[in-house]
Amino acid sequence: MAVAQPLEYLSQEQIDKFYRDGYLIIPGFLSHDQTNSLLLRAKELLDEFTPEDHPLTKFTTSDEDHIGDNYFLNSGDKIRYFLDEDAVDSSGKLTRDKAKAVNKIGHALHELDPVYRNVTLENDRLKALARDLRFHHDPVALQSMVIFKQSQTGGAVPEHNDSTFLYTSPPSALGFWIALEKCTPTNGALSFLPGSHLTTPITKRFVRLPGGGTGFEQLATPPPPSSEISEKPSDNASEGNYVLEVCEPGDLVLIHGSVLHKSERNTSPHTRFAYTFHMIDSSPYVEYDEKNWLQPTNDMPFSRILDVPNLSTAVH
Ligand SMILES: O=C(O)CCC(=O)C(=O)O
Repeated sequence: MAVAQPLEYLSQEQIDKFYRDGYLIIPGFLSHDQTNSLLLRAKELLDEFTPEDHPLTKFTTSDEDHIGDNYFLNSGDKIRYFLDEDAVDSSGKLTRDKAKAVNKIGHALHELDPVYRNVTLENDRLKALARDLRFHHDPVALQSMVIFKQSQTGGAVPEHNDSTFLYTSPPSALGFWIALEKCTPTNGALSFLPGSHLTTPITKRFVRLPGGGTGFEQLATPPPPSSEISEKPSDNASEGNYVLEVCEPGDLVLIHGSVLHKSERNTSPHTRFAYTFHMIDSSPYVEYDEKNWLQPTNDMPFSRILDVPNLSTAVH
């Protein structure tokens, strides 16, 4: 009989809450100094952005308008800049200062940038959390982004779940979203539909299209939603009601790949910068296929988070 390992970082109450609600806020996951160095580095990366040699790629999560050009498709092992939809005019010129035009930077900060790598792949607290949560047999980090919700102009992120975009069979995406600045009701704090990971199946997946670009593919038989725990969502979340979660710099939000979440436009005078990365299960029980836009390369395979004995390390 397997012997339960003692918890290293999370409490049992936190673990139960995560599996019940589909997300969990962990206050103060990063120290003041760690958070400040990520924020500083994000601002340096904005300074280093050179719009002159950028294809002015726009990023959107709406169904109709995914721009899957090569700049995006080849960004899995690079640090690249994606712009707000309205930051470029019809002649391809920026409509505002370059630092205010960037929506996100991705997708290999956790591999290539030492400051971001330090809190992702070299973070003992994160490893302890992954062991405690037991969400994956063999967790691997596959992408990372800094998300800039710019003051006044930062756009909304519509309702979605992450397993649609980082699809595995069965679904196994897990998001780690870290506030680098205070998140408030007016600057675009995240909101969640608690318990939706237990009731909302993944019905489509974001894929590379055979003819080029990206799109959504309907799943013929949507896999059943996760059923790790059959308890009801927390009392504060009646069915169908989104819960807005304000948070402080350094707080981590753990996001189950099937939970519905979104964020509103930033209407405030304050920026809302965040760092996010995702893990999937790379164990033999889970398949990651070539239809996904993001593919591991020989030079940059998905990075294992834990030393897991007796499991194949192959990412399918
Ligand atoms: O940062 C945001 O506003 C949205 C983030 C999000 O939805 C995600 O990382 O899945």
